[in-house]
Amino acid sequence: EQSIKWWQKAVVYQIYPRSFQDSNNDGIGDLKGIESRLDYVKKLGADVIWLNPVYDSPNEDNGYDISDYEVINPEFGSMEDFESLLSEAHARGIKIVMDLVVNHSSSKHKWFIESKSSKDNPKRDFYIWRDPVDGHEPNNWGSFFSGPAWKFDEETGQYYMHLFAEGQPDLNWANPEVRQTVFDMMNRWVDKGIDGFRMDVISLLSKPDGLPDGPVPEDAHYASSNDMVANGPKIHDYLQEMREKVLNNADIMTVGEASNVDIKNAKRYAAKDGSELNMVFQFEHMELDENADPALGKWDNTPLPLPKLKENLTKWQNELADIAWNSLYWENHDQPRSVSRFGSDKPEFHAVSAKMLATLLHFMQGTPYIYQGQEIGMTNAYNLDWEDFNDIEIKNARRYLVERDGLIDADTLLDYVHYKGRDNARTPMQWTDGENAGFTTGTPWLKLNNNFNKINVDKALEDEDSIFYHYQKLIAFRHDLDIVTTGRYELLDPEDEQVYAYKRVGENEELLVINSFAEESIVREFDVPEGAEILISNYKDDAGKTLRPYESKVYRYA
Ligand code: ISL
Ligand code: CA
Repeated sequence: EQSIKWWQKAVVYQIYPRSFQDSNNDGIGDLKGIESRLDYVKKLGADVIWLNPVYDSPNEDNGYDISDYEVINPEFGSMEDFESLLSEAHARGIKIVMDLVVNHSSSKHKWFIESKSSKDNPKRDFYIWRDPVDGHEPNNWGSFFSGPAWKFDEETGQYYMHLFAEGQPDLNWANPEVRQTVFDMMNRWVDKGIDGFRMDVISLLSKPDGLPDGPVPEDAHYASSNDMVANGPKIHDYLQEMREKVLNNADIMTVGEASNVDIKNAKRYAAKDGSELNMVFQFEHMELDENADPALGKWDNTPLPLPKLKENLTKWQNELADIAWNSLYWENHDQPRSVSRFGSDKPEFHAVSAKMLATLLHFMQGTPYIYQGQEIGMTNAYNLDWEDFNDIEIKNARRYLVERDGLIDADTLLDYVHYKGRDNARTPMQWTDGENAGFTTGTPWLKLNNNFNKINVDKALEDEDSIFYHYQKLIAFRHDLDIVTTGRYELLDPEDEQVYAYKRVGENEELLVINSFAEESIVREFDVPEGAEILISNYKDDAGKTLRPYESKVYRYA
């Protein structure tokens, strides 16, 4: 019998502090606001809160550009507020996982200010500086946010690397002093009593030797730095060093955000022997609906074919089983709303499809992550227009793909942004149907989705059939039924274009999880043994072989 770890039975609720709850009506969500909503998270049943970055930051990338790792962003409150939040969460049995963003800092961090000040500054080597090559960038890598991955510094005549925004210079992990400085900082957070780290773009820490040029797709200006850097030569050494110097010091949970991770590397990052991290966020299922033109990357609006999704998630379920551990997610602050992307936000299908997606995810093997608002079925924000967007990824896409390169026109990009843009997830949490949805009485930092009169927490809590209570039940099953943690996963009918059905096979029982993605009733026959009980469904009754629109049901039998 393998022993089950606490984080394998846990469900994580992700909070984007800027958009969760404002306590002082400056229009920006804050720590006191989160504290005031802990009972809501408790009611849902989540065990862990992952907080997006709350550290001091000039907010070029909403907190992912950190100017001081040990100071709370004054917009969010103080260190006292943080400590209060942590102890109030712990008092309710809720753990708190912090975002760790150490692939890069902000350009306003004192390390970078020193590093930039001269070529012989002791901090010069904290970042990645290179001479120009033929008067150009040192190599042809592109930034994740469009444009080049290098910025020229006039004063010292060199370029620095920024895989993300210009204000996010990459730290030089090859420098042992950088590593030790980061580990010391992490230990101080561990000493404070936090319960884990979500590690931003952790697969990008180790850059390839010589920083070689990469292949440039047709029509594109740059090589993919993601392809060039992810899972670099020293990454596993760095994580093992982190394990020894920090992570072994406490029973904390770790999840690495691993863009471009493949199964082979995931097996090492998330190995069961605990030598590196507990689990990773993989992105393959988030990339199945990318544009066929690599120059446009994620920007597209065509829904993905179900068999591709099944094939992909099944690969991760099967390949990591017994060897490593999966994370499970449909949403986060970088992704659009799942009900709009994989289900349907049409009024007639909204609730059923949101519940179906929830069931499909929560019965898989891994640790589920619920992004704030997902539990009430918040949708993409079609009412936001160019003047409303805040996200640097959206703004840079317009600047480079539309204005500089003329690859698409602004209206087409707007359609894509309404389907895929990150601000879809970042509009304020919808608590009530009152002023600004109960988020703030000030001016919200980002416009609200205008459907908050229909989709909000108040309404969800009043309705016993709501999406919220469906999530509540699913979370309880994860706590109560070991088979959800340990059962073997088995995909049924891989080619079925409308139904995603799978089994979880335990020693003495099985679960059969049937999920329809069809908007009409369809008929499917499954081998359901006599006496099977329906554990959960998104319809009130059972229609046997008929699956109604987005119907989802789970059978349990011996
Ligand atoms: O957002 C993305 C696609 O739309 C991703 O490429 C994303 O940039 C990548 O997964 C890394 O994300 C993380 O690091 C970024 C930050 O902007 C994201 O919010 C964060 O989740 C840089 O720190
Ligand atoms: Ca505030």
